[in-house]
Amino acid sequence: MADPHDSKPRRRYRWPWLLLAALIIGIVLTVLWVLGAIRKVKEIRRSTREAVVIPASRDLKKANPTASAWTNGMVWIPGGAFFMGSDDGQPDERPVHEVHVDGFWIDQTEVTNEQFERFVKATGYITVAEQKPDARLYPNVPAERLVPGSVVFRPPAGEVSLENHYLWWEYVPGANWRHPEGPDSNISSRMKHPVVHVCWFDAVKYAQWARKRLPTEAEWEYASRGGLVRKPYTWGDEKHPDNQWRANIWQGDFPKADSGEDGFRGTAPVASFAPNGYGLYDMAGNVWEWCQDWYLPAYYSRSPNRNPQGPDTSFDPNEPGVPKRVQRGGSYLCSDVYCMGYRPSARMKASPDTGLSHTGFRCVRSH
Ligand SMILES: [Ca+2]
Ligand SMILES: [Ca+2]
Repeated sequence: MADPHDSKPRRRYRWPWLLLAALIIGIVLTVLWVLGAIRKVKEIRRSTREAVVIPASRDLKKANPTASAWTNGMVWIPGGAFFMGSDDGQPDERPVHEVHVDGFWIDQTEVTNEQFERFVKATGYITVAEQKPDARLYPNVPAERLVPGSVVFRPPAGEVSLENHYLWWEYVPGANWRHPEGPDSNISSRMKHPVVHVCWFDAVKYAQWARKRLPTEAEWEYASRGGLVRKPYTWGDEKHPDNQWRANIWQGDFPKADSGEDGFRGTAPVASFAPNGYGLYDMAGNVWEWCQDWYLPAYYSRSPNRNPQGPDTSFDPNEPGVPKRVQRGGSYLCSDVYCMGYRPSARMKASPDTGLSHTGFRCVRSH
């Protein structure tokens, strides 16, 4: 028969062991919770830093949870306010005014021939320049001239007045994105160059296929400034810093002869020059880029200051009756003596059905 006194000491010592075990488990759980909290705080700090600083596109993608296969080759531009326009530029750039745009994705480069070819192969799309013009839309043009084609830059032989741009632009039958200078030219060595001779309608069709859209004029200028405030160029204050050309523009006697001092006559492969502060290439020069907005000369002073979408109508005093869409960024034809379009505030415009040998585009996405 067991001695009842034997079990008493064992019962007395079990409780401290259980308490000790519970204490140890509690300490371990608390330490794990604290470590998890520290890691979370670090993650929040890192993502906040990446969203505010202007890092390389790789980091920006990490900072934005909506990055996907659709945003490959794009940079996330954090929303914010900026000073749009310039008081030193052309009348249609004035006045400088503050505008807010929400964040958006934007292509790092102009759309290339290679990318546009992919779109055409996938959809069978035929650009406007490849189609016979509709006689009803051009009642004053003789029937024999209503043939597919596009507008090509042709340097004049001698001195010409800069007042008349028809002296260096020519409608060339058979010119289109595959044949930029006419039927005898091709793009086989220019697949990384920006696509040209795409009119506004063509650009919109491409954007829809790519699940994107054209940028508003405000988005385009905000992105082109690369985080700089009221600077005349996308890279800063000087046009030609350290004797280095920062964009593919025109050097020499415009429109007669381009000396090609920047390394290129005509278009250059995209991203041949350093990017701006947001990691975007050719926001100055190479080719003009279509924007979503209609063009009005004095639009700025009447536009809302938050996510402006452009006016409902268009008016160009030089060609009344021809509605035009905005283009931005300048091209390889821009020089000091003419449009100086490579400044972030500079504006151009063209009829949405018109393709030109110095005009292309890039796209954006809201999400
Ligand atoms: Ca050049
Ligand atoms: Ca450009």
